[in-house]
Amino acid sequence: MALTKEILMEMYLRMNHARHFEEKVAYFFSRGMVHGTTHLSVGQEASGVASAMALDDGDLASLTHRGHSQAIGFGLDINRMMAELLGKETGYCKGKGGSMHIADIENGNLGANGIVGGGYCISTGAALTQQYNKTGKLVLCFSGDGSTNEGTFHEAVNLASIWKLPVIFFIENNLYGMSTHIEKSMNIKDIADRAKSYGIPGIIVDGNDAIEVYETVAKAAEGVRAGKGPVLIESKTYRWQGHSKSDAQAYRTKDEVEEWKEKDPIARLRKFMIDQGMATAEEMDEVEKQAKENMEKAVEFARESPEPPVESVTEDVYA
Ligand SMILES: Cc1ncc(C[n+]2csc(CCOP(=O)(O)OP(=O)(O)O)c2C)c(N)n1
Ligand SMILES: [Mg+2]
Repeated sequence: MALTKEILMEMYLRMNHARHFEEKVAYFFSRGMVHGTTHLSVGQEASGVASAMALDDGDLASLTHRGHSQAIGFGLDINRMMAELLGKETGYCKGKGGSMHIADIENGNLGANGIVGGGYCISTGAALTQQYNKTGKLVLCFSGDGSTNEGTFHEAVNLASIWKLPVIFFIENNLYGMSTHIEKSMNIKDIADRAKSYGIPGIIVDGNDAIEVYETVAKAAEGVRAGKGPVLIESKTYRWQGHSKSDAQAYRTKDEVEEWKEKDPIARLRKFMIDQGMATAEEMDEVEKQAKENMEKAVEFARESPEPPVESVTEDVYA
């Protein structure tokens, strides 16, 4: 899929949606209106949004615990996402799942996942289904750097490789797994190197460059669809916020965070569009305004939606 102005403007809108969505979630969390915990992907919007947008209709994806940008990139409805976070009946899981369980199975969104590394097995299984049923569709498996130290990563990537399953393992390397820097948890610099062990391509992308992310995933998808087997893409990025809503961030310096804020993926896409003459500053302003308005509407939708009825408490859950 060639990168047209239309796609880029939609990408810019979704990246802005992701940023505003999480600003709202952080605010609601601080007011005690979002329960459990939540993991923000501020700073990772290009990585999550552009990769998911490079998929074709009917492709599938599994998301991580840090999945808001990924979900919005995949095209999920921000109204229903906001309702889910606020525990409302109109949410994706009728308000019972929250941030780490946003899922839309009928439309190929296999869900966010509170189990680190859980998506590898789900995606590999779903990819086997695509191959068996000859659907021509593929699965984008989102995961984090820390998860590549889990057994599920090695087992799933190996199986996907030998069976040439249509899956892209998209690893968002934001340098940390909770408070642990990757230098302390693995003896290699690039996670892409791990692909070699399984005989599949390992590609590194600048995860803060939406264009590079999109083009790399779209190109990898061609080979995967043609039956050449899985690809691992390492997206180098950074989360601006703490790991979750309870993180004093004693493990990193303010300077490091500031350095990465300079690499803001949203500002970068805006600059690219204007510098390339693909859009005017006014057009970009208009998208930003639209994104803010859409988010206010999403909040209104969620706040006005009903609570799930008490009688439904045991519906749709396993016991
Ligand atoms: C199987 C499992 N082990 C541990 C945890 C606790 N935990 C939640 S997030 C996280 C760090 C994951 O790091 P990474 O994969 O790099 O993703 P990031 O949070 O950086 O996006 C851990 C250890 C968990 N949820 N599941
Ligand atoms: Mg990480």
